[in-house]
Amino acid sequence: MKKLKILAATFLATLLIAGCSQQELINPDNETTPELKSATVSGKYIVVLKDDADLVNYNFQSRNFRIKETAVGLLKKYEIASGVEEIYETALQGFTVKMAPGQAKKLGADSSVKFVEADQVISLSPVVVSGRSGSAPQPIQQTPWGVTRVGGPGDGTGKTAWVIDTGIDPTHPDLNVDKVRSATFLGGKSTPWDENGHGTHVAGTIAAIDNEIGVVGVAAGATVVSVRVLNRQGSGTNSGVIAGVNYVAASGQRGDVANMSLGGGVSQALDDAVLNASGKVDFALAAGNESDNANNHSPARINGAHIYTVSAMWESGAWASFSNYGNPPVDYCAPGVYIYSTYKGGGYETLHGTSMATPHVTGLLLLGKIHTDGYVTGDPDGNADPIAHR
Ligand SMILES: [Ca+2]
Ligand SMILES: [Ca+2]
Repeated sequence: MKKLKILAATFLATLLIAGCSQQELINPDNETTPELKSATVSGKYIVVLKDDADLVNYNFQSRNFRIKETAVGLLKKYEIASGVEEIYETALQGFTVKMAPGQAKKLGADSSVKFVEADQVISLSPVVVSGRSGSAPQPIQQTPWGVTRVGGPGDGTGKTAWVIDTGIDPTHPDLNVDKVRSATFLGGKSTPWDENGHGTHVAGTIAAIDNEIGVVGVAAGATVVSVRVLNRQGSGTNSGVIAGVNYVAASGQRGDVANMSLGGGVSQALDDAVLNASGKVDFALAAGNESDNANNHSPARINGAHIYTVSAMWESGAWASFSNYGNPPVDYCAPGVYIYSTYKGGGYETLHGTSMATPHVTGLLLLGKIHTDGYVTGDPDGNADPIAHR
């Protein structure tokens, strides 16, 4: 089983990480990268309200209350029986609700509503897994090639990265996880902790501790906060991801960086949320792994003064063929093939993807202004991306 496929089910597409042997991983460029199908989430809609400029003058609770009041009023007006689900009061002004398509159309025409969008499935940029998870005893520390290539490691002590992903292993001995601010947006009995491995891997590239064990991150020892929006299979919904972005906008501060190594189809609501939240913290976004123009994918396609979209390359400096492309929105290329980092269960893994490139840029942003060092070779858009460097 060499290919990774995304199966779009009625309600949720599930990303399957196929069990690949080491031999099959010799050349990730030969991997057939899956086409990302953006399935809608049955019956659920994101309602974005027209901006109430006055709202910024209120505290979190008052903003939340006012949006909820507006939402409940709208549902009553259009006789929509189901209750309000997520409330967005910071990165967006809006809410989510389950309703019939006809009701969504009527609601979208209301004078207080900017637009209504069907909720969609979103997945982590697909990755190929090699090596093994779990690690006892802990291996002697090594510096991954990507960290060296971008000019790291630097001292990230006291800096904060918000990892919007599958969660983070809270007890990994090579990570400094803020368990208090970590949060889950998956609902039910979910916790902020990683059941997949992807988010813990991203966290390690950003900020693994400079000690005796494991690896060292670009901004070594920085605090990582889990903002869990993707499940064990690596999938979630735009409504949940926006809830995570909204949380970062409400909780973060300038100097912090948010990492989004995930993507899906185009979503105006998600784009708007990230753009607004970037007024508070910097965002590093994966270009995506569909060998496609990044302008076809949210949040990768967003441009802004505090938004950085990242493509991926090999250690040789050659373009990773799975990487999405296009300038704009791509700002930098970074290491994304054979990236060794922390993994769930206190372990370490080698993964490929723009998911792995993005946290190098997040680490650099934590350390300060990004510089560049040369250009990737073989960039398919003919406009070679500069390689991010400290
Ligand atoms: Ca370490
Ligand atoms: Ca380019």
